Amino acid sequence: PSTVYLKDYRVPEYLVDSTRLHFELQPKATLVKSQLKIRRNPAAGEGLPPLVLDGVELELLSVSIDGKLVPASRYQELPQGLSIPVDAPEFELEIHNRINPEDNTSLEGLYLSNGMYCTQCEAEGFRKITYYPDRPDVMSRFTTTIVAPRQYPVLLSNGNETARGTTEDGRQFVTWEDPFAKPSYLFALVAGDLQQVEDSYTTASGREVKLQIFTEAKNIGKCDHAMRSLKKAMRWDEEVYGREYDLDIFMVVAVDHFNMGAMENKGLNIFNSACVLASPETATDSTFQRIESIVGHEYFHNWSGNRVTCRDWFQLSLKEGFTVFRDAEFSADMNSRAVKRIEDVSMLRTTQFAEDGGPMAHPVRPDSYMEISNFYTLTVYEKGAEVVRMIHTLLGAEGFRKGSDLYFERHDGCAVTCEDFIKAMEDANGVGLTQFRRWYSQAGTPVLDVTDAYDEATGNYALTVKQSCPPTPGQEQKLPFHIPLALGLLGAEGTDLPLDSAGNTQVVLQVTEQEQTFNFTGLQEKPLPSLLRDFSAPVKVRYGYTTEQLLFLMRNDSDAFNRWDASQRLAFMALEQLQSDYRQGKSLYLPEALVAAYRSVLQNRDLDPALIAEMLALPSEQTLAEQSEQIDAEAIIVARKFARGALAKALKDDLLVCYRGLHSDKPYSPDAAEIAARSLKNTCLTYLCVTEDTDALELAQQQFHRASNMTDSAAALGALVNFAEAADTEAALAQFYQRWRQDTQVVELWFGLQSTSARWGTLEKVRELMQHPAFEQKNPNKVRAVIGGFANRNFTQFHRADGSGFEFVAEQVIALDKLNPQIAARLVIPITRWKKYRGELGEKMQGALQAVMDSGKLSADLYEVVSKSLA
Ligand code: DPP
Ligand code: ZN
Repeated sequence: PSTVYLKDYRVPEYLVDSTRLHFELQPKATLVKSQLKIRRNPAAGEGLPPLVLDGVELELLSVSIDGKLVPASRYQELPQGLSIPVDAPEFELEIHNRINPEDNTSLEGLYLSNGMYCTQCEAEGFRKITYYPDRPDVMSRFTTTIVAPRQYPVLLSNGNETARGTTEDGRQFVTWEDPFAKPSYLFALVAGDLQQVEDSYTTASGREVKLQIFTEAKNIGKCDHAMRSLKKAMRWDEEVYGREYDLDIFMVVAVDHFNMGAMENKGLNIFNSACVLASPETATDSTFQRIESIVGHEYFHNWSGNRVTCRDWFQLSLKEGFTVFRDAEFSADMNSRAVKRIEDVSMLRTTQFAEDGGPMAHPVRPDSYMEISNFYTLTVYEKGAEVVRMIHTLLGAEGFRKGSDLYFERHDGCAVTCEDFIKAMEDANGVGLTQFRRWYSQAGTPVLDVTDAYDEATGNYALTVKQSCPPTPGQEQKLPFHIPLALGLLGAEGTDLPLDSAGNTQVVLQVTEQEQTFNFTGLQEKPLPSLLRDFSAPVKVRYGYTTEQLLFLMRNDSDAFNRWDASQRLAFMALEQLQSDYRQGKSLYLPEALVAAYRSVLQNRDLDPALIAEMLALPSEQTLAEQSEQIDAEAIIVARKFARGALAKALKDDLLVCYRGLHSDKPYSPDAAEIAARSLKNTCLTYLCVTEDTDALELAQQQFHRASNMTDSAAALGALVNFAEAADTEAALAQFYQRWRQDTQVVELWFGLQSTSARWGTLEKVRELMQHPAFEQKNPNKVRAVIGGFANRNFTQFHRADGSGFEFVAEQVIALDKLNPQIAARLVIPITRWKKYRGELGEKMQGALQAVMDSGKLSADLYEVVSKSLA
């Protein structure tokens, strides 16, 4: 595969003013006719070069220009497209081709999912439907006609329905017209035997929009939450960004086979069933929240992505980073802001930091790629969102809104760059963000080393910040970043000290140099700094906090995020010590101070229960691995298991009291307060079961049998699967499966609970799960639940010392690559970071990765990840 570079970007040679598509659907032989009004792009230069179209795995039937058939000798079929000579600056091109949706297991282009036709075109899937300039800066007005047999009563595409009827041979057809010009990646088509729920929304300016969610009949009762979320999102975007919806209809379709979470096709969002369908009996609180945020995310793309799109795929974060920031703020407004922030940062630190420190590290705006699908990453999405958040922090809410207004106004209907986004922010606010731009071009996680000094005589407190950023592939040296460092200073009483004459207790320091000292004057005592409040930048902060200072912050910090962060730092210090003691063969013990701190958190009645639950959670093994210089998997597993066990034992009585206090028989509601209560209750239950005491496991059994909602039921089952005797686990799993076997989403959860269990998800069990009748290798959700769960979320079993976990993943990756390259390239990631492992385990991992490389011809997707990771 070849590498594409940002620096090679050229404007398109030809533009497409209109696109008329005609589909005659058949499982193995769908006929596609496309009529394109093509025009030489005046910005591209002189002359009439050949028209080069993208096309992959297409059967070409005919090419006509201005109604005349072009003989095959005139055009050239390329390995990935078609080259047609051109002799006029404007012409109409008509192409007929055939495709095979049934055998399309890559889930890109047009494919079948449980007998329903659907499409996925981002990033480069449209070229698997027909020949086209398949790039986001070619925007065209689409008209789509779908012809299908009667078994497919619902025929959908983008825009508004403009015609329907029956063909002479008794098939039916529907025509859709999208009034907004769009790139091919936003095209969508759906055909199936679907049911729908319908609602409507009146926009701020009084227009009525029809809202529809389509799904298979059996899931029709699982659409309400998504519909409510959609209406909330529409309102929120009007209130916070002044953005209204622009078509008369907004449709969402649930699909079982889907590579990603969802897709923002204009007016016709297609969702992975797992990210849209929910009912209290079948979905957990976190699923409810995930649905709300993804429905929001895809809806928000209508402006940040569709009305204003990306010029090229290097700019992906232009729409994704911005839209993730938008959906995070939406979720924060709908739920507990602090908890949402903690969840996001926790995920970022564990997974994005690992990516940024690994072989695939890349800037938020990458410079090159082999396969763009590999760049739908945590860096582009989550770090990209942090970059947008920093702009928000630097400009303030009002300044940011001025910037986004200008951005949408300037670029509506255009395909633009990250540079255009920053420029709009600058121009609207009259500020310069020159140095800030490095966040888009430099990879790696910056580190801030903070030291301080207090001068009693003058009352001056000096905070010195040194920044650095480790080398990443292709970037040995980094220039200093512009980092907003939000902080407060705590006095001995635990309150925030005023930092200026106006009495502000929080400042955002502008860290721009390699080393900088900030002075605070007029302080009566040496303060304790609360650094990087609310995680104001995606960096690591090192400051020599003592245990006492962290305990103090845990109790007193006015910034909820930093209270949590102090608990994490404290736990991390203890876990580091345990790892080191283990390596030296010392006996392990947990400091009394830590136990006391956890106890007081647990007993605190003023804190949000969800925050307490977050504070009680020890950093995951994956987080500990990311924070290690060199990963010692065994020491991490032993240390964490020990700490968890010791805490559970010491806190048992408090956990029981807390658990009982939170147990309620109220009917389920996915609102913030109820979710918080369940979260803490189930955290307590899990800790209690860690003891493996009979009374604790009895509680889990009771909860499992009595639960009226999936959150409680799954939490109890999870506790059993991790801590109960094999026979009891077996029985609970079987009972659960019997009850829910018809429900795809619950079965996925059932798979996941087993594959991620340190006890139950052994390699042998995971292989058994793959033989289960409900497992389906061609369904990404099932693969993610079973194989992905084992590789990404079962640290203990995946890291078995004999390396068999790695070999298993390698074997699955090789098999999956033949069916679905995108999924294979994701699944291989857990075995790519071998350089970070101590000793033999690293070698075993490298061996497994090499086996993938040596297994034969790899897809471009997989080849890129594997070759870069072996280098
Ligand atoms: N699944 C992707 C997203 O919405 C496609 N753009 O982020
Ligand atoms: Zn997105």
